[in-house]
This record gives sequence, C-alpha cells and structure tokens, in this order.
Amino acid sequence: MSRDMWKQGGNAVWLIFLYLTLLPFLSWGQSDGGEGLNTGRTPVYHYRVIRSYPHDRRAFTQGLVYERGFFYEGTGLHGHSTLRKVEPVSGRVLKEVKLAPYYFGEGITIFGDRIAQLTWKSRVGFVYDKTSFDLLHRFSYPGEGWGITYDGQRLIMSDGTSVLRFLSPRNYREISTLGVHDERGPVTGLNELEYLQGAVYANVWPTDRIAVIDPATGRITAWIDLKGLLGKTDVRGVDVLNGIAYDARGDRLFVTGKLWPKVFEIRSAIRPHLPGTKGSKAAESFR
Ligand SMILES: [Ca+2]
Repeated sequence: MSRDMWKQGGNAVWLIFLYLTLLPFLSWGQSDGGEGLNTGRTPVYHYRVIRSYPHDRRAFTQGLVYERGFFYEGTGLHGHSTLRKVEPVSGRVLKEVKLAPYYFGEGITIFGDRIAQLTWKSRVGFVYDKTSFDLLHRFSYPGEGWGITYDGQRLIMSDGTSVLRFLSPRNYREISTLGVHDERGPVTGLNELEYLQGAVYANVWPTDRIAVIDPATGRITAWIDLKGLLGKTDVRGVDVLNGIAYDARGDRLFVTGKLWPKVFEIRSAIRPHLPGTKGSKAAESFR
C-alpha cells in the first residue's frame, strides 16, 4: 500500500466513524417534530379558539355536558360538590343541587331525560331528573368514579386507570370493559369524557391533552394538545384541564378546567380515522 492509498483509506475510515458518531443526532433532528417525537405515530392536533365564555372560578369542574342551549356541570371537592345548569353567555348558575359534604362529585352525563353523576371514592352514582334535578335513584359501582358519558346505548365510565367501563343505562350493570392505549401501551389517567361522532374524547389527567379513543378497539387515534389555552392572566389559581362538552346540533366543542375562569369553544382539524368514517365525516365537521 502506497502512502497516498493509506491516506485515502484513512480518510474513508474517519468519515465513516464521523458519520456513525453523528447518526443518532442527525436522526433525532429529522424526527423531532416536537410533538411527533413524544407520541410516535398517533397524530397530534392543535386547536383554534372560536369563542370564550365566562366560567365560575370556584367550580372544580369534574363533568361538563351541553344540551339545547345550556351547560350542565358537575363539580367536586368535599363540601363544594354540585350539579348545576349554567347559562353559557353569562356563566350564571340557573339551577343547582348541592351534594352532602362527604361526597366528592365527579363526572356527569345526560342520558334521555336523566342525568347521572359519579362520586370519586364513595362508589355511588346519583341519577336525577334532567329538568327538575330531583334525585330519582342511586347506583353503585366498584372502584373510583372519574368521568362518564353516553353513546346512545351505553354509559361509559372512567376511573383514572387506562380502562373504560360500559354500563347498561337501565340497571347500571357492567356490560364490558375496554383497555385504552396508544402505540406505546396503556394510557392511564382517563378523566372527563365526551362521546361524539363515534369516538370517546377523554381528558388525560393531569395533562393538557385530550385522547380521541376508538371505542371498538381502545386505540387512541389522535391527540388534541390544548397547551396554552389559558392566557397568562387567567392561569393564577387554576387546576388542570377537565371538561369536554359537545353541541351536536351546532357542531361545537367546548372545553374548560377545574377552577378555570373560562369555557372555550374550540376547533381542531382532527381526523380520528375511525372505522366506517374513513376520517372524512368526523374531520369535515371540525374544519
Ligand atoms: Ca363531558
């Protein structure tokens, strides 16, 4: 081997060494789309604020529903737990039921002419007449109560784990369970829920994210990242994002949080890729 050949060979070895050393950094740079690095292949969608509404800063929101011009809200904390009907434009509480101090109110949902409200650790759910707020009956369930929603046939309940439970709206017995996961495995902390357009939306405690869940498989088909929703002047004293409501007639999505001063109507260009929708119907309504 001549001296020049050795020199050329040496350069090649050096270049290969340099390439291999830098490869991880080059790859990281290419794949770092911010959110993409953390969530793998599950798409992350952002949001646009359409409008904000006043919200009671003392309301430790644990459940939120919209129907026919009004919000229905369940609040938590011992001694402060309520079920309330709220006028969106003013934030005024039009009707309210206070829970006994030993109950910590959790999620609520409307099903037919009734409203169900969970409690955190008391293992009891309350069922009210939707109009009068009269207590109709109670039901019990094992474990903790966090969020609840209704898909038109079944009540869907979260308990802070990665498992959703489906209950009969007639006798509140468990019909089935569903493990919720993304591409990295089970996703725990499923909190306030809302069923809309074939998907279950879930606040993931204690994050700024909403998981969009395929109720047939448990797969999270999309994330909505709500980081930065509250302005600097509004964040003082607030707790986490919690509260999703959907106006099916007006196709409006509302979100709020515990002790938040505002409820936001938001839009997101989400495409949940649910079976049957082919990502079109659900996506169009959010554009
Ligand atoms: Ca809800």
